[in-house]
Amino acid sequence: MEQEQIGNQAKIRNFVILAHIDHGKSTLADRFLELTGTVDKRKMCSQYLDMMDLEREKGITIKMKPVRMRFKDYVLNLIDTPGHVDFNYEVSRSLAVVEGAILLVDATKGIQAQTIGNLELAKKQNLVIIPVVNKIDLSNARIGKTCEELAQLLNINKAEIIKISAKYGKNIEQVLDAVIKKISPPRTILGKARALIFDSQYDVYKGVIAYVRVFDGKIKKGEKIYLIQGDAEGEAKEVGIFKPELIETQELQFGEIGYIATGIKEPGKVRVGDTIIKSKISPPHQNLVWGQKSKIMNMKRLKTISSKLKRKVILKERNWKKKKQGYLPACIALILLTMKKYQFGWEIMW
Ligand SMILES: Nc1nc2c(ncn2[C@@H]2O[C@H](COP(=O)(O)OP(=O)(O)OP(=O)(O)O)[C@@H](O)[C@H]2O)c(=O)[nH]1
Ligand SMILES: [Mg+2]
Repeated sequence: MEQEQIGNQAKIRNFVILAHIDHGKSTLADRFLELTGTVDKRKMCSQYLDMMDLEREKGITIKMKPVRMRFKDYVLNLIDTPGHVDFNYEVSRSLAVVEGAILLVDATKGIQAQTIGNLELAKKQNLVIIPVVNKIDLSNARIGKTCEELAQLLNINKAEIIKISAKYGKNIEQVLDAVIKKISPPRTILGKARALIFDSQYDVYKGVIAYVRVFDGKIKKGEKIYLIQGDAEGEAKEVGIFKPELIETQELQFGEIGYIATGIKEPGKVRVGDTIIKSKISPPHQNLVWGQKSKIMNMKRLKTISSKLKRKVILKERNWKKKKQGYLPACIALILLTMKKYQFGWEIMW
């Protein structure tokens, strides 16, 4: 079991690599894994995080891949994403659990459809963007032009763009330094534990293993858990982190990305986008809103606002009724006075 205790959330950075297909995301992730010593050199191979047979056969990333790295006493949680538009759902899920994104552009291709598509998604999540131009080693690389395009797209100074060769490991450290410097550390909102599920896998013994980002509090091994949307109770049979293989730890604290083996055997009950809390008490107050981590809704506040509004409406109605009661005799009196003044039908009435 990993003895890695965080304790200092200011030293955590959660980020993704975004790009159009084949612009070099997984190759850059390889360099990160090497630089940070996350993967043993003997085990290392190209596009290490593409572990599925189909991914290796086709040479493309299909599933997002989380991995935790250590760099200069910081904990870096990276999620490598697919670039193909068909797997865009994977990208949007990963964006919901991080604070920043490396936007990678191939210098031989320039800005392409998914560069813009993914950037739009990242902006919606208020992510910090780190612009990087890749493949500068190639003779047909148009470095200057690509930087210009990228600077224009992001409305930034060209000097902010980091130029790298992921294949040959040029300027990789600069990228991680920018991750530490520019991306903000995770913040907590509530004291009570809440974790958002962004992916899952099934294990015959441990049940559904939920891939989570803990937003508040902490979840320890052996604790009871409750899934709000799935309305399912379970137990954190195991908690841990991605290295990138699953490594067990004692607990997951706020800001961390990791996994919880839920013990739940029905996969339908553990849904992506659901919130894990510790007890069933007043679940609607604790639900994390999928895709809106920066604007997590405080349902309690909404409830008080709505009850205040309700009270206002009731009072208004009551006042109106009171006024209505007063208006009727006043109107009759006014009509009678007018009739008297103009002698209209007065004789008939009297
Ligand atoms: N010459 C050169 N080739 C690179 C560089 N970075 C990546 N490549 C090559 O570009 C190809 C695609 O790289 P990947 O890392 O799989 O790209 P990706 O963005 O992860 O692709 P998807 O996940 O499928 O979207 C591979 O053949 C890499 O070897 C680089 O800096 N220089
Ligand atoms: Mg890839």
